[in-house]
Amino acid sequence: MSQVDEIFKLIDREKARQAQTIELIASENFVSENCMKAAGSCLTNKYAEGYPGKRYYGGCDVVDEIESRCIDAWKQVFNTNYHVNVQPHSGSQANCAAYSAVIKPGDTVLSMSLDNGAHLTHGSSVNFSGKLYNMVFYGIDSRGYIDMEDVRRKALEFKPALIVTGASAYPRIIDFQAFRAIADEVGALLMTDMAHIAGLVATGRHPSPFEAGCDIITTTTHKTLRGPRGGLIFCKPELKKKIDSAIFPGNQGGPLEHIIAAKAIAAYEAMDPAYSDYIDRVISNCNTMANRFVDMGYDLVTGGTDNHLFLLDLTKSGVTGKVLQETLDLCRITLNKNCVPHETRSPQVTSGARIGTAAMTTRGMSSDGFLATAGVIDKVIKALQGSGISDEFIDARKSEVDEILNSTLTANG
Ligand code: DSN
Repeated sequence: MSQVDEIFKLIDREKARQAQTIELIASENFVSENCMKAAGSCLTNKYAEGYPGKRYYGGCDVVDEIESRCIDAWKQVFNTNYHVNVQPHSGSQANCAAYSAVIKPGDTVLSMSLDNGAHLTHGSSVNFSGKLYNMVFYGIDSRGYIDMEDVRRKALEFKPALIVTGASAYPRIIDFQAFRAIADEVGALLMTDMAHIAGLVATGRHPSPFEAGCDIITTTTHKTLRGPRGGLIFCKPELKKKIDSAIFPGNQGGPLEHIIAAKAIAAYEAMDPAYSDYIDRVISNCNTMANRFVDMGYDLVTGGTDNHLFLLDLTKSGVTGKVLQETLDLCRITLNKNCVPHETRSPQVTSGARIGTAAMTTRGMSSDGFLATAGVIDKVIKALQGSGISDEFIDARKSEVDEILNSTLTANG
């Protein structure tokens, strides 16, 4: 077998893994055939440094039209007159460009820390953000909610140039209006990273950072928005020039026009009424599954969820997030270990697990399927606490997973 064939064989293996697994990673989803087709198209051959109408290469009329349509479509999705740059290769690059557009190295940024649910690029010491900027962090209260009094106290004390909100593992509504009021009080710019909840914002199921007047709003397109892997940056019109030049030439070279075409398709899909129904099901499935864990006696960070994810706090059980993630992998259920507020274990181990419903809702899983999945996870946690994990135990759980997946696929034809 050639090395090329071996790569395709590995892709087939991954395809099978995805089909045979219950996917609960809150940041993952399954794109449509059309998104996949655009992402794998001939547009990958094209260099187009610059922006539509102002490129550094010839032959850009087609990609100019695709990128312009993508820009228009995303403004329609969020019903906004904000400027949007559709070129960020990722959410991290969107955040990097957003910072470099409006603040200088050494400036103070007020943000939430990684172990309380924020993203690496919100100031983690091992990330460019924590190395370049003077990061200060607001806290969460004893239940796990963002502590708005602490946000205000820290803002008044440290006078940040920029306040960052948004999260990767936060199960509740974020009050963007309250952040705006605090930013205004101390003369800071306000940036929201809505990567996780963008699909909920697009459909009106989460308050809008646009309506709250955030100066910059970044997102990825591959989480609840169900598009290709990539990023977007929205900004108030007066920041357009700074944001565009921070992306190109500041942080990136040639845009990925094949991904931009797929982003355009994801935007059109997000405007279809069926997408609103989908987001409603994501939220209600999440709530159903979270409540089942509460009924079974588990602790959830904040006690529940308002969005597409929830956080199991396993501290009382003595089981670590790492061991749970690895054991569930053997049973073909995928999730990720996650820090819980006031975490005592390292991020490699953790005392929690993050569970999201966006991906399996796309695959058509019903509330019954999510309830049954919660039952399988409960059996695994109990076995880890007690009798241990045998090959027979794993095989029994895999059969349950197959049964859940089969009834999901049968129900969806
Ligand atoms: N790493 C991503 C997540 O899993 O939430 C955030 O970009």
